[in-house]
Amino acid sequence: MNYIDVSKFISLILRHKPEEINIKLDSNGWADVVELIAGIRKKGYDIDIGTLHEIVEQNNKQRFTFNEDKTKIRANQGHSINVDVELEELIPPNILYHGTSKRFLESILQQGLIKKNRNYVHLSIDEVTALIVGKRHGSPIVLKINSKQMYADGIKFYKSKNNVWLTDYVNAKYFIEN
Ligand code: HQG
Repeated sequence: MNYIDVSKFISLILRHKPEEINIKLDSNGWADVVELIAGIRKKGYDIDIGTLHEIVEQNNKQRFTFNEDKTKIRANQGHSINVDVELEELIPPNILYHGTSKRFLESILQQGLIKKNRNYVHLSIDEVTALIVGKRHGSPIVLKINSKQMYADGIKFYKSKNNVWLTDYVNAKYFIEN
């Protein structure tokens, strides 16, 4: 079965709009699995607990996590709603990458990387991944970021459970020219 559509819908619910299916997330971003399945089914997706487990396991970016007894589920990153998903604060790799669209470049060079609607600026561990992220927005470009210097300057970095690096803001002075 192709789970892409339902998986995207679950991302929407768990990151941005739980109200779309009349559920609430707790302060740590957890949704009740039974409520989530019932809400999604009402929207016409034919899923049950078994398929939800498959969706979580097969997800190409490992976007979701169950709690220990699998009664709750949350998105690992990407939220726009104010939840604390208990991110790990860590020392970043020396270099991180951000994939974006060429049409945003002028503004990014002026303002730096801002969060826009999300809770963090999302950074990738390698150029290939960043390029894929950038393609979502149009003709892509990859920015190389001196995360080592940012960290040395006291800026905090977090790593999501699915290995996306997150920070609050990237000043344009930290971009490294290729
Ligand atoms: C851009 C996906 C103009 C920024 C991905 C990006 C990621 C600016 C867009 C995750 C700007 C926001 C997040 C500025 C930043 N001026 N544009 N000053 N600062 N931008 O979707 O990073 O597949 O909110 O470059 O893989 O593209 O959903 O962020 O192009 O990990 O799991 O504003 O979403 O993950 O776009 O993507 P987004 P993103 P999933």
